[in-house]
Amino acid sequence: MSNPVHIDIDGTIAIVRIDNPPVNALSQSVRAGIVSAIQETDANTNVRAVILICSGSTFMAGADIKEFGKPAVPPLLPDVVAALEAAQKPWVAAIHGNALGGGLEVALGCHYRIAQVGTMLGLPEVNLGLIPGAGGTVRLPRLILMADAFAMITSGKPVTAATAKLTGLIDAVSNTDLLRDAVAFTKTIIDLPKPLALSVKPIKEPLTDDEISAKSKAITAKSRGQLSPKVAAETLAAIQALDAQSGLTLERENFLKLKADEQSDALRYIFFAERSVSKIPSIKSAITKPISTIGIIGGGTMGAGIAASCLLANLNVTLIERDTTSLEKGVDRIIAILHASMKRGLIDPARYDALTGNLSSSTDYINIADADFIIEAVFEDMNVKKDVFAKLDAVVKPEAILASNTSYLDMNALAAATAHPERVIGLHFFSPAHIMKLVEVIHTDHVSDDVLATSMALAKKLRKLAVPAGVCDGFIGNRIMSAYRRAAEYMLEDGALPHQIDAAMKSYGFAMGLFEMQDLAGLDIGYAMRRRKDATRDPNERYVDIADKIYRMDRLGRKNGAGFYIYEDGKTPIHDPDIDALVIAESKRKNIARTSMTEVEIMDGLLAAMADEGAALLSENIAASPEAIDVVMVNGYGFPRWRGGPMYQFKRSA
Ligand code: T1G
Ligand code: NAD
Repeated sequence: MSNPVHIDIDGTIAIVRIDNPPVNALSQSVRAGIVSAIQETDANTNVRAVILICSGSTFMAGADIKEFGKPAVPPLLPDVVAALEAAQKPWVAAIHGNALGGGLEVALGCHYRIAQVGTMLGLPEVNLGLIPGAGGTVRLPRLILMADAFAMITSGKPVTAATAKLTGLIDAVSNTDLLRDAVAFTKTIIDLPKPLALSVKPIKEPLTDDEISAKSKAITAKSRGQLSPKVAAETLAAIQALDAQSGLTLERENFLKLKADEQSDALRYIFFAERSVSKIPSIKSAITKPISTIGIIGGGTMGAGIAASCLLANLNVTLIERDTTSLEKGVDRIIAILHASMKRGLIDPARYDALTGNLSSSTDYINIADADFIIEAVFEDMNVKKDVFAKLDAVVKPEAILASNTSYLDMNALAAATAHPERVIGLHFFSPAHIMKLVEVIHTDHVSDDVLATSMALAKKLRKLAVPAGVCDGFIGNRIMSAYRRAAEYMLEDGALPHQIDAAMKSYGFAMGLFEMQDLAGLDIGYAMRRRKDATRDPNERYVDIADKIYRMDRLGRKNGAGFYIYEDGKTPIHDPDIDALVIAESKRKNIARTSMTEVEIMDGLLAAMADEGAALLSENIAASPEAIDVVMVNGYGFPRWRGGPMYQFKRSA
C-alpha cells in the first residue's frame, strides 16, 4: 500500500496532501502518515507553516469504519490529533467536500481552518451508534459556543461552510481555488504567534443545568431507544466541569463502550448495507445511458413528488396529464414542493427560478417524444397504465426507458403489453417521493441490463436509496408489511388488543404502531386492497374480519376522525374501548380462547413473521440479499435503524 500522505514544500509553507480514495478515511496508513508529516515539517527549519489538504472529492470523511471490527493499530486517532495540536509549526486545514467525524476532529487539532464554499462539516458519530472518539466533544465546545457544539454532536447533523464561518468553526471560506486561498490565508498568519491549542482554552459559554436538562429530555424523547444521542448529551454535560485531559479520558471511555454495543454494530451494518444493495454484480458490464430529460405521466401525489425530485437533481422535466385542469393542478403541486424547499433554505431563489424553468407541461404525449426516461404515476389501474404505455410506445424514441411507479400491479404483465418489454422497469417510490430516499427498482423478466443499470444510475442521481427487487405482489417492503400485518391481526383474535400491539412496536423503537399507521393511511386503502385479493385468496387461509368490520362502521381512520382509534384533534390517537370490545367479540364469535401477550411476545411474533417472509423473498429471488430487505424496512417502513432490520435481528438471534 503506497503512502497516502505526500509532502510538498512551497517556499516556507509545507503542503501535506492526503490521497486515500474514495473518501480519505483515516485508515492506519493515513494516521501514521500525518504523524510522520508532523515530525518532518517540525524538523525542517525552512518550513514555517503547514497546509493539510486532501485529494479527490472530499476532505477526510472520518475514521475508517471498515477498521472498526479489527484490533486498533497505532497511532490512534486521538493521539494523531494531540500531535497536530502540539506541532511546532501552525497547521492550516484546507477543507472541501465533507469534513466528518474524525476528519473534523483532525481539523480541530489544526490551528486554523479554511473551507471551500459548499463544504459540509459535522460530527455524525451518533448515526453510527457512537460519539466522537478523537476529542470532538472536548475541542468543539472550546472553539464554538457549547450550545452550537451540543446541537451538532447530539444530532449528528453537519453544517455548511457558511454556517461554520458564522459560528467560528472555520476561519475563512474559499470561493475559488481552495489551495491557492489556503496559501494566501497561511501567509496572513505565518508571522503571528502560533495560536493556543483548543484543549487549553475554556469552554465557550457552558450550558446551564436547566438548559442541559431540557435538551437531554428532548433528545431522549426523539431517540426512541437509541443510546448514542443520550450518551453524547451526558458526555458533553460532564465535560463542562472537567479539564480537557479528563474530558478526553471520559469521551474515550464512553466512545469505546458504545463501540462495543450491539446498537453500533447494527448501525454500522445498515450504513454499509445501504451502499452494497445498489450494486448488481451481474450487470457490471452494462452501459448506463445518459439521462437529461424526464417525462412524468400523472402529476398527482406521487407524480408531483417524483417530478420535483428530478428537477432538484438538475434534470429537465415534462409533465403530462390527462386534461388541462389536472395538468394545472399537477404543475401547482410541483411548484409548491419547490417553493417549500426554498422556504426551508434548501435551495436559494435563483436555484428555484432555474428549476422551475426546467419544468414544462402538456396534455399531448408528443411533447415527451425526446425524453430519455419516462415515469408513469397514473391511477393504480392496469388498464389505465396499459393505455398510457401504448401511447408512449407510439411516440417515444427507441432508446427511451419506460418506468411505472405502481405499488402492486404485475410489472411483467405491464411490460408484456408494450412493444419493447426490454425497456420497461418498475420504480416504486415512496410517498412523499421528494423526501423519502427509498426506491424499489423492479426488474421484470425481460428488462435489459442497460435499462436496469440506467435506472439504478437515475436513482443515484436523485440521491435515492435504490434497492433492486423482483416482480411479485408488493415487491419487498409491502410483502413484508402484509406478512406482519397478518400476524398482528391473528394476534388480535388470539388475545392482544390494537393499542397493545402498537405500544409493543413503539417500545421496540418504531415511531408508530401498525394500527395507528393504518388509520393514517386510511382504512379504505386496506379495505380496497383486501377486496382486490378476494378472488385469489386461499379459502383455507385464516382471514381476520376486524379491519373490514371497522371500515364498514364508516370508520376510515384519521381522515374521518375514527378508525382503530378516535382522533378528536385529527392526529392524536385516543384509545377506544369500543374497538377492544369488537376485537374480543370477534374472538368469541370464532371460539378462540384469548390469551394475553407481553410486549416481548408480540414483537417476537411480528419479527418472526418478517423474517419468514424475508426468507421467502430470498428463496424466490425477489430480494437479492438480507441486506436488501433490511435497507427497505429501515428506510421505508419505520423499522428502527439502530436495530439493523428484521433480517439482521433474525441472524443475531439465530
Ligand atoms: N470509512 C470507510 N469507508 C467509508 C467511510 C468511512 N468513514 N465513508 C464512506 N465510506 C465508503 C463507502 O462505504 C463507499 O464505499 C464509499 O466510501 C463512498 O461512500 C473517531 C469514530 C462521506 C458523505 O460517518 O457520510 O470518525 O460502496 O457512497 O454518497 O470520532 O460516505 O464505494 O465500497 O456514501 O458521496 C464518521 C460516513 C466515522 C461519514 C460521502 N464519518 N460517510 O457520501 O459516497 S466514525 C461518517 C458518509 C468517526 C471518530 C469517529 C458518506 C459521505 P463503496 P458513499 P457519498
Ligand atoms: P393520484 O390519484 O394522486 O395521481 C394520479 C394522477 O394520474 C392524477 O393526477 C390523474 O389526473 C393522473 N392520470 C390518470 N390517468 C392518466 C392518464 N391516462 N394520463 C395522464 N395522467 C393520468 O395517485 P398517486 O397516489 O400519485 O399514485 C399514482 C401511482 O403511484 C399509483 O400507481 C400508485 O399505486 C403509486 N404509488 C402511490 C403511493 C402513495 O403512497 N400514494 C406510493 C407508491 C406508489
